[in-house]
Amino acid sequence: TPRVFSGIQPSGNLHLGNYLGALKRFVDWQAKDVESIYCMVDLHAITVWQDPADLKKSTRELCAGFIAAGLDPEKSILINQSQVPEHAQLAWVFNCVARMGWMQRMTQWKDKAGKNAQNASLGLFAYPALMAADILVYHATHVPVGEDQKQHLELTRDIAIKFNHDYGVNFFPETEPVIEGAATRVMSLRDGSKKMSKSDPSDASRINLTDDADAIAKKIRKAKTDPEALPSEAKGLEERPEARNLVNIYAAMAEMSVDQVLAEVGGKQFSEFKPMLADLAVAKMSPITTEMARLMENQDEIDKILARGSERARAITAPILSQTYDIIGMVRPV
Ligand code: AQP
Repeated sequence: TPRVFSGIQPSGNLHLGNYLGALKRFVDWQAKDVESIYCMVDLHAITVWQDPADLKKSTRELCAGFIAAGLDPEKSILINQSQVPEHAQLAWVFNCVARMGWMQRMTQWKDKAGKNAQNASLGLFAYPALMAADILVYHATHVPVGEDQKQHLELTRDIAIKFNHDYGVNFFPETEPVIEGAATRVMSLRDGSKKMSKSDPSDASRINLTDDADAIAKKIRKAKTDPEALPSEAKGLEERPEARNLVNIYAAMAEMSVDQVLAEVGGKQFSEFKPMLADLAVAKMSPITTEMARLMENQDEIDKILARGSERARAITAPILSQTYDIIGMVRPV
């Protein structure tokens, strides 16, 4: 059976991009007959500074968001990365497999480190090797992610291939990225050329899973658009990034194709379309927001879910790490 793995960083508020590009897809995968592991990747989060109290809160909130969106901790294994030490242990091995040149080509590294790379953490540079370890320590076959993670998944394959080649084994699988749906790259509501992101200083650029109905409606009303009416075919959105973004969001939330949406709303002005989108967004997000807040009232329960999931995960990761160590020539305890 396929084994699905994915993760989200507890580095701030979950937003609509994380939801449509990742979390909602996890829930879709859960409905299939697969084994799945979903991870709060706190070790990734600390590649940039995190206030300790905020990191704890964000980790619990992320777990609450996973469950509120429909992940069932009995069906899917929900884990906290730092509670499954094999992730970091395998990452060290992969640090010794991956090449500096490979890492230097990563666009996320270039974007995040920017011109000040000398001051970036070593962890930020090594981030994709840890991500490869997250996936391969489960021998995961499918990884649902947003489009921005495509390059890191290609690197994951390169690491698996090089490891297998260097040690003459066929041990790590070549993982399939699963980048699907109408909203694999949700853009900022203020700038159609930037992706919606946790770290954008403008809160109006994103819809947070913790926003209430008024905030959601207001952000959509103020979203940047152009003065034209909506086209009746997807082709008409090509040169209109902001319009395309709102239509993609609508399509993903309504579980329709872009063409189906445009068949309904083609010819309408944004003054008419935006309230439709706001209503849909509120209808889809509000139940999640409410449930998240309810779950956050019982933090012990969340901590228990993460502890239990992490324990279950170790039944998979410990043998894979042990076999890896054996392959590379580490003496194993008897
Ligand atoms: N805008 C997006 N559209 C679609 N999918 C997205 N993802 C993130 N942003 C979008 C997907 O969400 C999953 C978790 O991503 P992450 O925790 O690595 O978050 P991130 O990419 O770091 O998110 P941000 O918001 O962009 O954070 P910053 O600002 O810190 O970089 C992944 O599957 C990702 O593809």
